[in-house]
Amino acid sequence: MSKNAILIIGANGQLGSVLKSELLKLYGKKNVIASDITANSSFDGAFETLDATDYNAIETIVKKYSITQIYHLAAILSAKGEQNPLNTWDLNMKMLLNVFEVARKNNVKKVFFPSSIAVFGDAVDRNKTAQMSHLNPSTVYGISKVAGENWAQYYFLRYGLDIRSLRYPGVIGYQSLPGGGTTDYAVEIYHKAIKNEEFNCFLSESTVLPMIYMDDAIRATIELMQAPTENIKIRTSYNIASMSFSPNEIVAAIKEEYINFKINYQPDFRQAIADSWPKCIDDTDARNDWNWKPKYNLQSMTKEMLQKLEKQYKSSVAQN
Ligand code: AKB
Repeated sequence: MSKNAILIIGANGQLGSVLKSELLKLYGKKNVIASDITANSSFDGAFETLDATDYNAIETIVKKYSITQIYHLAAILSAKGEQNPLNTWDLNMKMLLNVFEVARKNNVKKVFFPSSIAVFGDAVDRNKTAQMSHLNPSTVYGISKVAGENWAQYYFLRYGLDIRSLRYPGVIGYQSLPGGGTTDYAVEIYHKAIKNEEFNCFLSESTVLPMIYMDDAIRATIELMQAPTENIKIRTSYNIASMSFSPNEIVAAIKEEYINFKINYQPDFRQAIADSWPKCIDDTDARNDWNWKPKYNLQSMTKEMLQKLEKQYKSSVAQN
């Protein structure tokens, strides 16, 4: 088996902080290098501080560790991105093209790049959005993901660089907090529930969005990256689906355990973003090409989220 040396860019983020530990278990401490713009003292492996807008800084790390795979997870998300659209475009595209170019020039074998349901806009069937739907996103984040998907395919066709990608729904996990997204409410709500606090929801009660539990999202990422090359038929990005629900439905699931849980609805600018996204996406290609199958639904995820967060919360209260 050839040696893997893996670099994670954006390793302190919501997905990165969980993915880096999973990759460490799979590939060993010596073979996983985590990086982010700010230092991280809690990671039990090699860590490099890295600004991914700096091409030379990425290349130095890739050469230093003879990197063979890169997971590039750093990006400004949908809601934060709207505060400064041009800066979001510049940052997201600069980091992405730096990664693709460093990979191509330094013999990196595989690259993972996360896309999103944000690539879709009002031109699709929102109830079962097909893989090959028209892409007319309403946010600059979505525009940068559509461009990124096309660049990924370009690098594959022109240079043979093996870039793989998923269109993530909102990711929900107890291990880390999201930042700057439109689906973030579905993580924050569990934190409020276990602290017996009221939750102010920035989306309306009936806004249905596609979501995925962290365990499934991480498994999908690793399964895609480990799939045989000939199975990867889509070189832009794969739709992956798991569950879809509204704030109303997540509240009902939480109330099974926390009967007194209270929510207020105060939709803000993020409502328009959510309204432009699919309610449910069709992931038939991912299921057929590399056997993707989610394990969690709203009920099983809610049970686990509440259990794990209660445990975390109790131990943090005990420590203070
Ligand atoms: C966001 O809400 O911006 C992200 C996403 C769906 O890509 N979680």
